[in-house]
Amino acid sequence: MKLKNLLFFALASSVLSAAPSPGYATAPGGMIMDEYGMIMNANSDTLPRDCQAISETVDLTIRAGRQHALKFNGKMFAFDQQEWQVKPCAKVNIVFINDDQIRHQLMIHGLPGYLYPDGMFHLELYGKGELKAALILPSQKKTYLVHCELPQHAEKGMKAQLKAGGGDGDLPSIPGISAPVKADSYPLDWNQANVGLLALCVIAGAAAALLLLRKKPQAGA
Ligand SMILES: [Cu+2]
Repeated sequence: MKLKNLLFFALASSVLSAAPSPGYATAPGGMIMDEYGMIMNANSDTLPRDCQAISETVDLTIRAGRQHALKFNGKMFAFDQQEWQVKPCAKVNIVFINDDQIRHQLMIHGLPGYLYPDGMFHLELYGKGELKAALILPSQKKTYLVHCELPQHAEKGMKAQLKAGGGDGDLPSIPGISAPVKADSYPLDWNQANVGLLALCVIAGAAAALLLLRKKPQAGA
């Protein structure tokens, strides 16, 4: 009996050690990581339990970087789009491209935890590069938060939303879409020098306008 147990454990441990390292699993909950980036909780084949079938397959290319924030005042980082619309139960094939030399993430939150640990789908690139990974959304009409979680990146513009079935409203602080929770403030400094400069500009502007009016030729001359 003892020998049989020993043989069983020897066999079981050899099978376990032959299994691929959990770092390279592609099943739900798995993580792929190398020197360029990371893919966590990708899911291209397991249907959420509330979906009968995949409703549509959508290919999304999502770019990240400073250049995409140029269209927003006061922002520093952004995705090339701030909103994507798909159907409930859609399979979304994502190509994530980082246009910067700095690290960016594409995180999607609010997914079902039994399929996506912590309710999260997570792509990350440590610099310029490209990653491909898919996820399948559940059947709810819901707005999912998409953001980069590096310190200050979301606050500085790297925030977007993925709407399934039209979503359930807009999330706050999405650049170009919704009002910020905490608006940037640029208070005017009403010191003597600035007030003097403003007065000078008003006087100079008025003087220039008067001069132009005087020089205007008389009608009929
Ligand atoms: Cu970022």
